Amino acid sequence: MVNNKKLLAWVEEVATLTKPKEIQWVDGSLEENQKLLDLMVEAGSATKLNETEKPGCYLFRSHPSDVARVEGRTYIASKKQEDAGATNNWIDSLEIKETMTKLYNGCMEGRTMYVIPFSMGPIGAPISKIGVEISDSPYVVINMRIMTRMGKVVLDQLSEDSDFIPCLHSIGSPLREGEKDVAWPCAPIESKYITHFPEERMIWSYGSGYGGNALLGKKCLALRIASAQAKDEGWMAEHMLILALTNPEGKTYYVAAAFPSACGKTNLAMMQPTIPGWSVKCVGDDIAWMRIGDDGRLYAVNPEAGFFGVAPGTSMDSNPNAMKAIQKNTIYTNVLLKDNNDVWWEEMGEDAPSHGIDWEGNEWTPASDKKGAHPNARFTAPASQCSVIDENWENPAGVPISAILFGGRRPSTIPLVNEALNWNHGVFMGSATGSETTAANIGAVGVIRRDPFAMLPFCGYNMGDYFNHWINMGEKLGDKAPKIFFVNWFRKDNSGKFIWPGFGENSRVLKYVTERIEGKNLGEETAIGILPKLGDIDVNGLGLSEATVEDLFAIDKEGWLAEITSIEEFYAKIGDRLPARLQAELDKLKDRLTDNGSCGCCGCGK
Ligand code: O2Y
Ligand code: MN
Repeated sequence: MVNNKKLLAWVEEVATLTKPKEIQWVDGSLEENQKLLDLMVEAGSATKLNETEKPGCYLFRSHPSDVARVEGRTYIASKKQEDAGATNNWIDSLEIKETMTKLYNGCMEGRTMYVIPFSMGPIGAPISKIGVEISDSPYVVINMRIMTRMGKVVLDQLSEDSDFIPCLHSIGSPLREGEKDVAWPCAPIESKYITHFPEERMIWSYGSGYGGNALLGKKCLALRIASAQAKDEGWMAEHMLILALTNPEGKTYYVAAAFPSACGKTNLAMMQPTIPGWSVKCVGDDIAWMRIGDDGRLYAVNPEAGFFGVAPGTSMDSNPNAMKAIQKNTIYTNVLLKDNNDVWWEEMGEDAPSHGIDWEGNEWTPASDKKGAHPNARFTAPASQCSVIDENWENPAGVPISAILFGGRRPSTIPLVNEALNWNHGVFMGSATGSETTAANIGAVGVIRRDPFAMLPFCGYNMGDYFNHWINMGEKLGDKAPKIFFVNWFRKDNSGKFIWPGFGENSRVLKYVTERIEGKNLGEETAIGILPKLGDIDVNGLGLSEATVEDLFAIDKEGWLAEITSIEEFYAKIGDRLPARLQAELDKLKDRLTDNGSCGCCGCGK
């Protein structure tokens, strides 16, 4: 029995506006899930995969215009533009409500309206938040069942007067009398809107059925709305993986790491260390909610319950633990269908099949001039299926964070690992995070895009205020604050080859991080931060010459001065809410690099 007054009134209000043919309260049961899957197979929008190879798995193909998050159609709606800030698409709250209300009018005609109660974070945990998504997409329902805790268990948490975050979603494609449905109904790009109302803690999404645009618990709630809420309530909602690293003595360190999209976050979160005796377990691969615990330390919770990972590039080499986790009960979207009803994608580490059906539903052979899978093709899989999921991944108190890593794809200048001199210097590093764009990004390839804290597309309020919130959190944490490091697995040599092997070998850097946490006499202070000395990171067996290792940590003064100019330009865009303390960090870095005409690293006089 639903007795929450706000929920009952909202469901009635939305149904009156959108005019669905029926309303279904989602209970989250196995039977309900199977019924929806069977319906979608029958309707031709899903394909059941080979039960022997991929038990319980299904393939979906989206419309070619609806294949990824649409940043250009993603808005922060607030009363004042300055509260959204220069890095967000701002829209006036009243104006967008008027526009979208017109779009929502009758938009669910001929369709079922699903009411999906969900919890971000373990049910009942102090940091968890309840949302309710109303959607006319059964694909959204089955994905939300994997990505969140949802259904009756969540509804049971709602009393008559308790609050929740309303998330309204429609694919924007009513099915009128006599009309035939299509496999992936959605609206054209110009009427897609993914709108966030951080002041009201509310989300309205229209026109897209894909990923971050439609599964509203993830980027919309757990990052954009939660980041605004976290600032007001004194906690942090971050675009970070969380991993547990255990050393040969059995001591575990929890590390949170922020990387822009397409930097291998899921791979790092589940990595297999190459160094003997060390192990990595995964708490989460994308989002961390962090609060200060009773002991004054920072504790992190993964608000999600599943992985929504990019398939192309995922292989037994790059991420064996993900590969193993997606063999059953997984939803595949936009990958290639093999003739035996199994799936394939580029860089899967398996020979391309001689024939298949590509992500657009066309015949495909290796001679085709198109890719078999879309570059943003996805798997949705339960986190509980990951064999290296950490025993504390659902601990309601979270896990204590010992280190925070920032990173990006940087072919030059930025060293393999660089430790912040102190918290505010670390906040400066996070604010200046940048990454070289790849084919996975929209726009030019090979340019450095500033993506502060990897939150550029996900911060729900003014970026200057967000930087300030980080500084405030550091003040509260004091000497209990995690150490901050900037890592770069992607530095290239003069011939354009990656210097560092990456993947499991990144465990060598993580080992160094734990040794710094333990206060071992490693590293030395330089103009840019604390860098490892030669020998501090074990590179045995990697076949790297001493000169190459030196290259990984070389301070290229010209490169750094260019970096400073680029950060200055970015800071100018943030505007007058940029904290003075970050400008001061930038100025100090410049001084350290230019003082006495020396490089500042070792008194070499260069
Ligand atoms: O393209 C989408 O809709 C999904 S984007 C995404 C999905 C999972 C984890 N991270 C991301 C991201 O863009 O950071
Ligand atoms: Mn992400």
